[in-house]
Amino acid sequence: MHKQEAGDGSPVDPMFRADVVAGLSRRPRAIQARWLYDRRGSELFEDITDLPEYYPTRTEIGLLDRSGPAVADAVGPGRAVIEFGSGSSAKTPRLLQAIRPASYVPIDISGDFLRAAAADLAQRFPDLPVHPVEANFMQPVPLPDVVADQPKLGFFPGSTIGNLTASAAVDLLRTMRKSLGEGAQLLIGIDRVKSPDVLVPAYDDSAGVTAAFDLNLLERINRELAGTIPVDTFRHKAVWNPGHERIEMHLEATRDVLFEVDGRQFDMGAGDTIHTENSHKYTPSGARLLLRAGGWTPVSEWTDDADRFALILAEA
Ligand code: AVJ
Repeated sequence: MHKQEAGDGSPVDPMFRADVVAGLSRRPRAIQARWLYDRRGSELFEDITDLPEYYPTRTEIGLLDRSGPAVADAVGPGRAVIEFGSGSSAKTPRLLQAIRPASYVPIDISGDFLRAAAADLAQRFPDLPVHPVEANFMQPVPLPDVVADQPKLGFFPGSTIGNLTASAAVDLLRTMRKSLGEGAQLLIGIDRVKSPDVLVPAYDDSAGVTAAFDLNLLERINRELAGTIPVDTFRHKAVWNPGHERIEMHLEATRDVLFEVDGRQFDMGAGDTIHTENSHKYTPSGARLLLRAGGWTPVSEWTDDADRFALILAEA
């Protein structure tokens, strides 16, 4: 058998192998959401952001457009914007346009994404110094010396914080505070608790794009880990968990199945699921409590007219 490779020809991440095998072996079965985002998964997520049911992206973009001047006033001049994660985001140029910072530092674990995003922004803002940093922001990140004297504004849009359980989210907020240093501010996008009639379709759209995004994890396992999972046997499920105030994505076996991954056998009964992602939602007071627990004091907050999504500015 030839050596397994990821879709883009790079070697398989040994952490992916270990996580999948451990996740399928534990009960309840669960695989970390980060593995949904291979190249295909990232493309599918981009498609999700255009769906009529998926309100978060367009709501946050609308907020940045509408509240940009107010955000600029609250932030003040001369800051370095430090973005945690640098997707091919439509949000970043809007923020940079509004606040005109002294410099921009995108941090991402994927060097490819990082360089592409940095090059794109350098074109759109030719006078803005851009200093990309390839790093895992779940750990404290040393920032480039050139921004040492500039006060920092952390930017963490997309309600990405919602992927984490509350305790992991608190840890990350504290880590960000460490990375950003004294006098820093943080602008964070957080999705709000709302009716499951709005939430569930946002994670189980009628065109089936979110289902394809979720099921791609099984295809990735088959591709990269010599898996024999019969993907058609699984269906995507999005459920609102009211106790944890989160949307959960699961892959449900529609009949009894037996398959191999990485030379090991696994079986699942009809109705058994693999938990693949959490998307925690916050009430207004819950979001402020989370920030305070993470070492940040909320100072301003902007929301859309339907109160679906919040942009919160906090200070270290
Ligand atoms: C990228 C984590 C913010 O939770 O809304 C969207 C991921 N998953 N649809 C979210 C996602 C399914 C998204 N985040």
